[in-house]
Amino acid sequence: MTNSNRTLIFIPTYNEAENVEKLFFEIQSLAIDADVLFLDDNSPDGTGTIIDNLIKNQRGVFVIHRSGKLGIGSAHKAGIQWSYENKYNVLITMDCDFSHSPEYILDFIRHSSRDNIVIGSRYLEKHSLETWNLFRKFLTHVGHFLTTTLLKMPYDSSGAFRLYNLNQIPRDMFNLIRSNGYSFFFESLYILNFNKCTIYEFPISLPSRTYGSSKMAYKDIFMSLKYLGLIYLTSVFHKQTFALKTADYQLKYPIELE
Ligand SMILES: Nc1nc2c(ncn2[C@@H]2O[C@H](COP(=O)(O)OP(=O)(O)OP(=O)(O)O)[C@@H](O)[C@H]2O)c(=O)[nH]1
Ligand SMILES: [Mg+2]
Repeated sequence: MTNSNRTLIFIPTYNEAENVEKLFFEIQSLAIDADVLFLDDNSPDGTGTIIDNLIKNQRGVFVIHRSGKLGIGSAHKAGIQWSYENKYNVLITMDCDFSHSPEYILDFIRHSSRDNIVIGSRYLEKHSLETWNLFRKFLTHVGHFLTTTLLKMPYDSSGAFRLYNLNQIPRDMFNLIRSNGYSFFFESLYILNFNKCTIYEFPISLPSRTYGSSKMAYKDIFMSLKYLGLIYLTSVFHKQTFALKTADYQLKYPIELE
């Protein structure tokens, strides 16, 4: 892999034993110049051991093991910091359950030079969520309505299928994110958008997960709503909290700080 364009695909896992190996080989069959990083939270179903065995036999695959389930948001934060530390400049993040079809990785790469962040959006085309059950569709649309109206972001703010051009985004910007759960997704996008990072979206279809079970609990929904309220109130009364105050970095697209 050349130093000029180092791409990493980051995938957090918790109880994804049925999916993890299959997903890795599907990514490998795309024949792209990218490494893969898994972060496993000591999954009781042995996902971590499956990843360790993959690493023994395959090149360009890495894992972070944590001692227990610390949340999807904290997993993404750790994956992002690992990417900076290991000098990747393009980071693609995705779920392990095949709701994020690996073929879209090629579209992310094709669109990668358009903006600082690229998002695969579920809301640009009508039929993106066709196979989802009514309750999940309802939840997702309520979430989208709330983030678009309260946070004034027209994007798909709660999905994990993203590309970050890390060489265009100061690392410290990610240190402003407080969420460790699902609210990481809209909080991170709010902070990046607030600090003038540019965002490009293209439409994706999202099948519901095929194997394994959802990790989202009612507690997660409640915590996300709480964070949404907190970010909204902060944005009304104290929005400078979200500003990155340091300016000692070199950006391809300079971010104007307020
Ligand atoms: N490491 C780690 N991974 C997690 C955690 N929670 C969820 N994940 C992973 O994050 C991804 C998304 O989780 P899902 O359970 O699919 O959440 P979701 O897509 O919102 O829910 P479904 O629509 O039901 O699939 C999957 O790859 C999970 O294995 C966690 O606490 N730690
Ligand atoms: Mg899922």
